[in-house]
Amino acid sequence: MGKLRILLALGVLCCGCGRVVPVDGPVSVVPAPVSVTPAEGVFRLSASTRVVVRSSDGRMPFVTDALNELLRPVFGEELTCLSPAPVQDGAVNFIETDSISSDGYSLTITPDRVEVRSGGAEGAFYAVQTLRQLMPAAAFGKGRAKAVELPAVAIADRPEMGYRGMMLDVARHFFTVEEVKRVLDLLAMHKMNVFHWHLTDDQGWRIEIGKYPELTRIGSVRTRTLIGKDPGGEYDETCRYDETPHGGFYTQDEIRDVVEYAARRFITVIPEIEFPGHAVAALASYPWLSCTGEQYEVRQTWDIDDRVFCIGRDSTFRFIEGVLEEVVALFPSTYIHIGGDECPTDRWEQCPRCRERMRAEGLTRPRQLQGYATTRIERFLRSHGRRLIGWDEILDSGVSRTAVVMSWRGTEGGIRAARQGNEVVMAPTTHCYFDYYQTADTAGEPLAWGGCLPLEKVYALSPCERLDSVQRASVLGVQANLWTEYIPDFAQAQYMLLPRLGALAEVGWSPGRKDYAEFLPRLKRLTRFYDACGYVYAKHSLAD
Ligand code: TNX
Repeated sequence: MGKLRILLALGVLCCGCGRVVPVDGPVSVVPAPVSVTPAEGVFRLSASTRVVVRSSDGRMPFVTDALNELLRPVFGEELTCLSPAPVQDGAVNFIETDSISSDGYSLTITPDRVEVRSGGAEGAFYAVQTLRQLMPAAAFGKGRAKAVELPAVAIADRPEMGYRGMMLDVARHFFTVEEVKRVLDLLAMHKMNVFHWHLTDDQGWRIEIGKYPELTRIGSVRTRTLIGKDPGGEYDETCRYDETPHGGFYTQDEIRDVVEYAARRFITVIPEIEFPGHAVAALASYPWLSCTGEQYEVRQTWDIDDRVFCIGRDSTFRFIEGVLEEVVALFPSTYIHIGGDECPTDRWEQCPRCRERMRAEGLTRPRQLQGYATTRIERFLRSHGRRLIGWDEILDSGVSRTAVVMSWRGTEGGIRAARQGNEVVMAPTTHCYFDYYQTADTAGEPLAWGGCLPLEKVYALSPCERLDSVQRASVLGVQANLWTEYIPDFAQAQYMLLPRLGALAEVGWSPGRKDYAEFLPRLKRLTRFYDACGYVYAKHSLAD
């Protein structure tokens, strides 16, 4: 009896090993490829399938690692990789060709073989992301598979926009390195290629700076956090606080680890150091950075603060340059984000040093001090071979043609910037603010910043509207922003991101596609892969 039980149990386990998982429906990929031509038959992928690499791109191991990472949970082992080797039947063949752009690829599946042709490793990486979605979702279920079927198909693909980004605010709430990596995995799955890391704000400084240790010793911790909404708009005694210190920062080793993790997924990390506003955590760490030199606490509530960096003192510039020197050493990104948003000028108006700076520079309005500061920092970044990117307020006080403008107050700023020849990233609140509610009916939804941004509206964004063809070329791409005032943990961050990230990914990859009814079933299928990876998402927003 006992023996029989063991045999039965073994039988069940072996059934798992012997599973051949069939194709689960027509080809369905998000973001939509340029062209998909279905064909007859299937290719059987198994642990004995070889991976052949014919490419001189040194980053091809990132691609084969990504393929193995995808297939390891399915087969319980990795595929053997041959490089260089002749193209083979029965194999997944990666072939470099100069007739395809560096980020484009073609993927041809026949019953005999899989062939990926690409301009380099980046395109090949996107082909692997497409392969994930060609696999039957059940392959990622419980138990190992013996083989999975891939549908015969010919896909030609390349992104239309070169910048497909997402910003994560880790200042209002801190997210661990492991969580940040899970976000990077998500970006990779959606073929997105920029991670904008909002590292400093009034409520926390999250990046270790060797020259200025107080930034993390003092600036990375706030003693308490506002709970819920401020009922009176005054942050008075009617507000409730959690009374628990909230802190966290990344060491420089951790930052290097994240940057490398991203690079292996063809994602550039753009760091943001807020200047001259959103600065209270920095001023709390070093009081000589403010106009008055007063000792402040790291801010515990949200909104805009008028305590900003003093533009009158040269020591402020020595400070920010010292910080940026370490930042450029850590981040290979060409673009360095210096914030620039929501900077009140009240303190500068009261400050003798700022008034003196205005006189010396021949400035007539305090706002121009921001332009002075931005230009000075831009010059510094350029001397390090980098380019400044900032929120669209940088346009209001004069900015050079080489600065990049991130348009958040609608697309207006971006349109203005593109018309005057600046490069632009479109991230308007109307379509890209993932801290807004996903439905009009907010009952049962977690508390959000406000506003309503349903999936369909994200999908409707036309980033190049009202621009002629020359101006359109200045639009680098689009970005989703996740501000985290009301996002205290990673589960909620995923919930706010997904599935809206799928819609924004398609806006960046194939902005011409605007048939929402055709998009929705494709996105629904993508959520089966969210399930397979254990991501949390807003299921209700997928209802027809
Ligand atoms: C505006 S967008 C901000 C952030 C807030 C966000 C809330 C931008 C450049 N600044 O500081 O977190 O609104 O939606």
